[in-house]
Amino acid sequence: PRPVRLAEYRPSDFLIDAVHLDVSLDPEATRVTARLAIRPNPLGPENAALKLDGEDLNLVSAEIDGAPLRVDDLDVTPSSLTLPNPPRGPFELTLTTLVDPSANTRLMGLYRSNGAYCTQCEAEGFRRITYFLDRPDVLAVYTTRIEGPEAETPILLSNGNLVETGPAGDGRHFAVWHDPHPKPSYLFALVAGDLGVVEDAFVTMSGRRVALKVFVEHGKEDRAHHAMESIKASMRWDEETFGREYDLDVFMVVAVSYFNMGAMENKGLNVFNDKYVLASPETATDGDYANIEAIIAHEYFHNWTGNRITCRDWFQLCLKEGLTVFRDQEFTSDMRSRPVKRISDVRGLRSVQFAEDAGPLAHPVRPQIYHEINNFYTPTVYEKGAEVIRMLKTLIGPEAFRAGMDLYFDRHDGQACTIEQFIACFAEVSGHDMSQFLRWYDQAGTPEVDIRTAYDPDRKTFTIDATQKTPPTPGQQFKQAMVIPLALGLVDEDGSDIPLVVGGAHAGPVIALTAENTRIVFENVERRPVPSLFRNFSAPVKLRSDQTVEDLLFLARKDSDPFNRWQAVQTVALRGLVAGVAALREGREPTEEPRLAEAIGRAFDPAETDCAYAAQIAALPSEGDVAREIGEDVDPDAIHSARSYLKASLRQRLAEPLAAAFDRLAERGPYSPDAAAAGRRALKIAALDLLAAGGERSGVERAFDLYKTASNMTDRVMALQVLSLHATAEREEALEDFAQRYGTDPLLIDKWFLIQASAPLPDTLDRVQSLMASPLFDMKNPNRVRSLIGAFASGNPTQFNKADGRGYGFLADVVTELDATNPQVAARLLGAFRTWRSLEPQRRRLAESALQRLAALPRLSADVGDIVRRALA
Ligand code: B3K
Ligand code: ZN
Repeated sequence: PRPVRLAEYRPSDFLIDAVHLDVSLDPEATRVTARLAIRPNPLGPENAALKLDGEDLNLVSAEIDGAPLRVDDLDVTPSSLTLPNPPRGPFELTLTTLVDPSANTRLMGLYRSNGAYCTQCEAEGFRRITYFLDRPDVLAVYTTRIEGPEAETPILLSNGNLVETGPAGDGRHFAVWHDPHPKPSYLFALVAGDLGVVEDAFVTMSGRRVALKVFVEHGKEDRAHHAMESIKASMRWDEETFGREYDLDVFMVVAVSYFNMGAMENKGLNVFNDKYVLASPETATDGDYANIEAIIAHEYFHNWTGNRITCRDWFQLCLKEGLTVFRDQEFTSDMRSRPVKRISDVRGLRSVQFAEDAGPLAHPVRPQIYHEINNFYTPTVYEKGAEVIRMLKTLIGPEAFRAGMDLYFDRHDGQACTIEQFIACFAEVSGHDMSQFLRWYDQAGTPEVDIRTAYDPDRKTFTIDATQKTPPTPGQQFKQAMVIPLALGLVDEDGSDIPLVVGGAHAGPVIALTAENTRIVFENVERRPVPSLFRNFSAPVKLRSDQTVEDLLFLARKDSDPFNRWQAVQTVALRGLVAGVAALREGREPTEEPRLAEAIGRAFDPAETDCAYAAQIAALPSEGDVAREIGEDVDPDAIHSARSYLKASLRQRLAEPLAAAFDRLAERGPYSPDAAAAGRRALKIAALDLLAAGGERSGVERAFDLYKTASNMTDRVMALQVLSLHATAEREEALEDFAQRYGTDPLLIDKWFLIQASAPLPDTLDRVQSLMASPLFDMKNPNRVRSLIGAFASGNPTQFNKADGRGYGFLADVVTELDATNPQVAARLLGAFRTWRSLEPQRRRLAESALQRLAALPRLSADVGDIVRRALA
């Protein structure tokens, strides 16, 4: 298959200004009539043929300006419809096609979810509804008439404002929607079904009243209120923080249970995976509440960053995604705790994006080539894309950042833009030269920054030597120096920052490292300070430094930056774990760092009032963190053992404070999902997890007791999760009980699947296979697939990477089966192989042969084929 290249971008030969869609719903033969107002693009060549995209469509008829076209006026292939000689001026093309929503298992285009009709068009799904110029730089005004049986589809929704409804005969009815804002086809949506609704309203900053509606399955209305509150909070925040007001009379969210990803920002009609809408104290955990709030915000914020200003082409995906992730992160920071949000985002970035960057699937934030765009909705485009925006803000300052955003909205409203146009706005308002900064978009890989320091007591100088290096990534052997914002402090004995003076002038606190080697000499330094580097994680880099364990333990107590207090404990723990793995592989016992227990123990001190933050301090680096730190010849079993060893030693050393904290933090009063209450539960579970380390009886009993007496879903699920790590009778009893209680609720069964699939126990794979055969599992539902198989492949390092290769073979089998029905989800699962090259030789061989087995299959989708080929390249 031919790749698409950024360098080959050309504007469309034709434009489509208006679209009139007439959709007559039928389970197997939905009739779509599209009237398209088309004209040649003034920027394009003369006499071009008109080639529209199409997929899985059945063409019924075609007319130009009311006159029927004959078959030989058209060239129709499985992926296109071409008019070789279209009119030279504006014309109206009317196309009628039939589509089969019931047969649509890819969940792209128009499909059915539990009986309701819904659509997903990003990135290239609109072509599965009608023939179209299905590219983001073709912006049209849409008017959509939907007709369907009143009994099965009382609710008929599309983008924009409702303009007309009425009967259509034969028990059918219709609704007409008009969206005045020109948009690309990927933002089109249609929903029809018998749904319940929760309604509210929001008055915008200019005093307009916007109707708000959240649609869910009947009977689940009481689980839609948190989503509704989150919509209002998001609307308010975007007005206050970015001056952005909503622009239609109605804003709708629809929850569907069959959905390939989290949610979709269709104009005025966001479609959500119901997992990210439904929540009640009886059914949702603190994590669910937080995710819903964040994802509702993310999709809502797209209304300006994505919809009003969209992407010129799919290479610019980070223009909307990185920026919108940044915006939702800021929103959550304002709604909850800023340091806790930062820590959890950095944990996530390192565990998935750094892993991606270090393996065969690495690509730039703005890729230059793709075979299948759906494989580029990645942590690099999203999360690293957000880090790039954050660095931009750090480098030019918050005022210039806001001014640049204002200019961007002002200048580009209604346009399909590029990264260069976006960055130009910030260059203009700040006067900074942004050419080196743009490398963050085009150069893949995680830069490594090495920092050496020296104190000169005679000269009273403190010198920092920083070296940066970005390792090679696929297709990019040699890297140029990046502009890396280093936010730092020099911390004095008492924890205060000493003033930063360089060359006689006040400096910092952010220093831009722009060359491969940078030397910074700080003056007037009376005593050797302890450097606190990359405060608040000021750049997405890997830091190597000569900080000693003593320095780190000092920072853990004294640094004014909460992120680096956390980072210091993590770094000490990580160094210990890496040493522990080496020891175990050489047949020795890991040695312990007693001061680590002391640092972690402080999290459980009654004086610590920020429980959510303390829970982050108490959470050790993950097995994946250790694997990445080791980098090559990775033995997942040794990592697991070293980590278990450390947990058991923490349990021994901290037994009393852990038990006291667990009791002190017991739930009192009714459940509230707010950040403070959630933080107390998180810290309590962190204590419980350590108390039960190594399957210690008293800890297991406490967990079992919490499971049974839990007054909320967070406690129940987290207790079950702790129990699930240890092969005990309590574990089986609790799992059994959970299925009994919640077997009829698919979202809770997903938690039950995930917990079992993630357990580091030798029979987990057998368990996963038998659960796949249970009636609760459904290979057609992406949520089930992700909770059972995705959790096993991506969240269970020891069992997926079983030394006999069975985990790899299993995943290859599932991917083969799923590829026939839902290639996008199949390709996602394969992401579990992104670190295969860093494994020890035996596992590496086994992983490679599983991938090769896939590569040799006769019929692979573009999605899976692309991942397999890149993983093996
Ligand atoms: N823009 C969508 C993702 C679409 C994925 C297409 N494969 C959701 C989001 O990022 O907000
Ligand atoms: Zn997004």
